[in-house]
Amino acid sequence: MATVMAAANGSGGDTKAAFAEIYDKLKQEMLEDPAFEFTDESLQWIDRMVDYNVLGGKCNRGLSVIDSYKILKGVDVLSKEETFLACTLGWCIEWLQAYFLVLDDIMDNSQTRRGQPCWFRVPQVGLIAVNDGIILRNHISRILQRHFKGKPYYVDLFDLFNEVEFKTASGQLLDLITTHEGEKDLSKYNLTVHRRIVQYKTAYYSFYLPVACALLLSGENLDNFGDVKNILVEMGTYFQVQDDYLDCFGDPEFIGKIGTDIEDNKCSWLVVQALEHADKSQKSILFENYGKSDPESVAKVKDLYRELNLEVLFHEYERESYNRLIADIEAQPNKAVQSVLKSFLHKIYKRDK
Ligand code: GPP
Ligand code: MG
Ligand code: MG
Ligand code: MG
Repeated sequence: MATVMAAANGSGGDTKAAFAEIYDKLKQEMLEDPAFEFTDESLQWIDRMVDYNVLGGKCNRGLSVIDSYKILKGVDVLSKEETFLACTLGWCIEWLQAYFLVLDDIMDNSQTRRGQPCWFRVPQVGLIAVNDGIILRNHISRILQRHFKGKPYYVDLFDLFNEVEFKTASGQLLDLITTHEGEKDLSKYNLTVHRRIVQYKTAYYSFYLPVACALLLSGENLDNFGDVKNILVEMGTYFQVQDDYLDCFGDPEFIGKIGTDIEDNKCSWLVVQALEHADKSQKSILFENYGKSDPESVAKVKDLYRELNLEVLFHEYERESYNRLIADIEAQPNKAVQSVLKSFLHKIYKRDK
């Protein structure tokens, strides 16, 4: 149990150092891929593109594979081989995240990401970023093939990444087409619509995927972990509500990105709450100003959010979600699984980034 608790307290310096070390090796392999005759220019492009988009985040998703695997195995230290495999899967998730973010920033017309211009905004990049997204996605398959082919769980791993990518892209579709509906009639936005979007676009790849990778590494059959999946999807939903909140109330300097949800007419948790709590005249302010890109309209929406005390409402939601998740986790029969889930929850509870 002491082991479980030590690992549950989050990724230590050793884990982070081991994780960082493996990145260079994986990137180098992508640069030496025998399936393509790289020119000097293409080599430099991929090198810079991968560094620009895969690095610079918190790596919570990637590190969670290693933390979860240690807890499931009940050890503090993994063998060299186990560390390599867990870190490699962690990086595959970070690569997946990079692929999604490169494309999401184009679709959301965002300005900055991780404290720097979005990749498509970098001079000379533009829509080449779409192809870079495809390359990042292909790197994942190539990494899996190189390091996991022949393992008993190889096919399950491939299926898992494909399944999660499909769910995420489907969630992204809902996110994008719901915006069109909302442009015609904002009152179509409600918590049910919101929940469906965020569950698919965020929760599966951000929460279920890291733990599912650790379970496969541990030799488990994912079909036996339906409850765990449900809890992780709940946790991911809570995480995206935090993301929606930070889009408006976070400090762009600190979170590394400038929010666009109001301008983009997104079905954000905040607008859903505003619609629920606004009186008639407040609603008309919302209908008048939501989804417009001029700074005065955005400021009016933000003022209204403050007037409606959405910050307080969010903090209540946050506390309630935490309590509900802890209760669900403690109802799990397996102590190691409980620790994996608590470890993940504590990484995100009350995050401001
Ligand atoms: C987060 O949405 C969801 C994603 C990044 C998934 C994108 C999926 C694709 C298939 C491209 P968001 O737009 O709220 O994230 P952020 O606030 O970080 O831009
Ligand atoms: Mg988006
Ligand atoms: Mg976005
Ligand atoms: Mg967001």
